[in-house]
Order: sequence, then structure tokens, then C-alpha cells
Amino acid sequence: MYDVVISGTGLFTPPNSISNEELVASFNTYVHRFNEQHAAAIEAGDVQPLAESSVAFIEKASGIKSRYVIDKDGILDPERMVPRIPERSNDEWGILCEMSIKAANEALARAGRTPADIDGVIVACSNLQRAYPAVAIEVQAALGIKGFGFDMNVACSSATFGIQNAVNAVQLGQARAILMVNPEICSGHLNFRDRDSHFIFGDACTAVVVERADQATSAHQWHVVGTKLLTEFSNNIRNNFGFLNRAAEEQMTNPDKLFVQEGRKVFRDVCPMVAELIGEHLAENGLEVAEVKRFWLHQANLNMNLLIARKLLGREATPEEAPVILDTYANTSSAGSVIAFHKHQDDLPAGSLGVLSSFGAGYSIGSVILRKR
Ligand code: CO8
Repeated sequence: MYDVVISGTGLFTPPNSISNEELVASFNTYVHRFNEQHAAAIEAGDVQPLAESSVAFIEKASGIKSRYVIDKDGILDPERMVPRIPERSNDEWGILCEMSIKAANEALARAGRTPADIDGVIVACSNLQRAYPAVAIEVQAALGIKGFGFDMNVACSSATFGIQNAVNAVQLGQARAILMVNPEICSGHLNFRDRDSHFIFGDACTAVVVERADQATSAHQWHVVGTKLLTEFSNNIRNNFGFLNRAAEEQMTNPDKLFVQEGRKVFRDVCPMVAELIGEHLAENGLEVAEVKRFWLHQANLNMNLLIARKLLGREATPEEAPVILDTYANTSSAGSVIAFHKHQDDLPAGSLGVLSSFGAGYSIGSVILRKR
């Protein structure tokens, strides 16, 4: 068994950002138009009037102030409220592949590697563009990587599950190095007409190079001390979009074919599960929570992260101990904890211990313990 390191990370951030103010203005225009158009039915009690969204609520309930998106105009158009992302021909690289290449190039540069050093590509994300061919194989072709590639989806936990797969392959000698990528266009599966969730998600892509410790030369090496994963079935976060939708066409456009959740229940169920899993994982490795210098937590909700850190530490975490990126990125699903890791690792000295953790639909939870070399 080989020792394994994460030797490089990369990030692609879309150029367009939407503030809460812009998003709420568009949503409220839609609400006013809907209520005007249905005034008679609302008056007769046949249709429920829609309620306005509020910037103050969004920031207090979630900590989110803005989000990056692939297409801003389509989302903010109150007549559309869906990003416009034109279909590409099969002769062009797809948009998930394009995002992946940008994040991967940064991760490879930080790792001091070229595509010739990589033996496999894993694309791990919540929102895959198509059934096949795998986006990972397209990324492989675009970068000129030999070996194998496959896609996997464990919702918001896709990156930690992807890292465990990559670590296993390198540990066993099946690959010298694996490129693991998380292209997330969450805006494509978000119902921007739903007041409860229209503010939650953003778009981004992250990439991680996992390789043998004895071959790594990067200045940014994190030894993978261990990985631990957990899944427990729940209906509280669902997206029922899939290939069988066309076989029940009368329900094809129902709201459950986009992201739906019971946010309160998710919050209540998942926070204790995450704190328990990370605590157990550290203990299994003979480590104390107090030794951890940084928690790169999944970036869904600020209050969730504050509670998880408080449960683990027995006190409030400082912003340095549990960095926040969801204020400007919102929830970017599997990319979130990796964005936090990418942006908040270089200040730590050699020997520092950190935990990368994801949580989300499934339920699914992942913990990756890392020590800086
Ligand atoms: N503006 C004003 N008021 C609002 C709004 C709004 N936009 N929305 C709701 N309210 C009102 C409600 O009507 C309610 O009013 P009342 O008290 O009168 O009934 C009140 O505000 C409180 O509503 P909630 O109970 O819903 O509010 P919460 O405090 O629970 O906050 C959150 C809502 C922010 C959604 C919170 O529950 C949360 O973040 N929970 C955790 C969710 C989470 O982390 N989910 C992770 C899922 S992501 C994942 O796994 C990946 C999926 C794949 C990605 C798919 C891409 C699209």
C-alpha cells in the first residue's frame, strides 16, 4: 500500500455574480405578475397568492449574500427564471468538460504535474449533463490523459467520495495519480420560482490531484491520513429528474423534477450526524479534535457550519478554524468544501492537521483527514 497525498487543487469561478438584491428583485417581479394575472382566482379562493422573498431573510437563514452563475440574464429574467445554456454539438467540448479543464489546469499546475503524469479521471458531481459517454472520459480526451475515467454522483458529498475512490486507486498501485473534478452547474437544477430555495445554489468547479507520496514534488502537499464515508437514506432532499420521466409524461414537469428539500429537517438531522462522524474518524486515527487547525466544511448554510463546529470544539469556531466561502459562492454542492480548502490552506505551516467534510442528499457524509507536509 502506497502513502497518498493531495498535491494540488484548482478552482473555476464563473464570471457572473448575482447579489441577493438582484435575485429578490427578479423573484418579487415574478410574484407581483403572478398575483395580478390570477387576481380573480385568488379573490375567489381558488389560487393561493404568492409571497415575496426577502434579502434580510436569505442572509439571516443561510449566510448567503451572492452566488456565481454560468448565465445571469436567463435566471434574472422574470419571464424565464432558468439559465440559458445553449446545447453544443457533439464535436465541441461540453460545458461541464470546459469548466473541468479550467479547474484541472490550476490543480495540475499547483501539483507540478502534466496530463502525462495522471492515470485516471473521476468526475464527481450532483448535476451530470447526460447519461453517457461519461464526462470524465471527455475530460480525459480534452486534456490528453491516458488510463481510465468515470463519473459518479453522491450529491453534495461527491467530492469526498471521489477523493476516497482516488486514494484507494493510488494506494493500491492501480494509478500513479488521479485527477478528481467537481463541475457543478447547480443553477440548472434549481427552481428559481420557489421562494424556499431560489437563493440556495451557485455554480463552480473544483479539481484535486491525488498521487503517491513518494513521487510527489509539489509545494502544496497534504498527506491523506484517512477517509470515512457514511450514507443513510432520507427523502428530505430529492431530485426526481431522470430517464424514466418520459415514461410518465403527465408528471414530467412537476416541481420534484428539480431540487426539493425539507430544509429544517435536513438541518436538524444532518448537523449531529456530521459532528459525530468527524469526531469518530479523528478518534479512530488517535487524534483529538483540539489538534485540528482547520475544518473545510461543506458550504450550504452558515448556521449549520457554526453548529457543527460548536458541537465538535465545545465552543465557537474562529473564522480561521472554519472558513466560509458560501457568502459569495452560495451552495455549490460538491465543490463547496473543496473551494474552502483551495482558498484557505496556504497560510498553514507544515504539520498542520485539517478535516475536509461534505454533507448532503442521500443523506451522505464524508470526512477526509489531512496533514500538511
Ligand atoms: N423570503 C422570506 N421568507 C421566507 C423565504 C424567503 N425566500 N423562504 C421561506 N421564508 C419563510 C417561510 O415561509 C417561513 O415562514 P413562517 O415561519 O411564517 O412559516 C420562515 O421564512 C422560515 O422558513 P424555513 O423554516 O424554511 O427557514 P429556515 O430557517 O429553516 O431556513 C434554509 C431555510 C436556509 C433552507 C435552511 O433550512 C437550510 O439551509 N437547511 C439546510 C439545507 C441543506 O443544507 N441542504 C443541503 C442540500 S444540498 C445537497 O445535498 C446537494 C443537492 C444537489 C444540488 C442540486 C442543485 C440544484
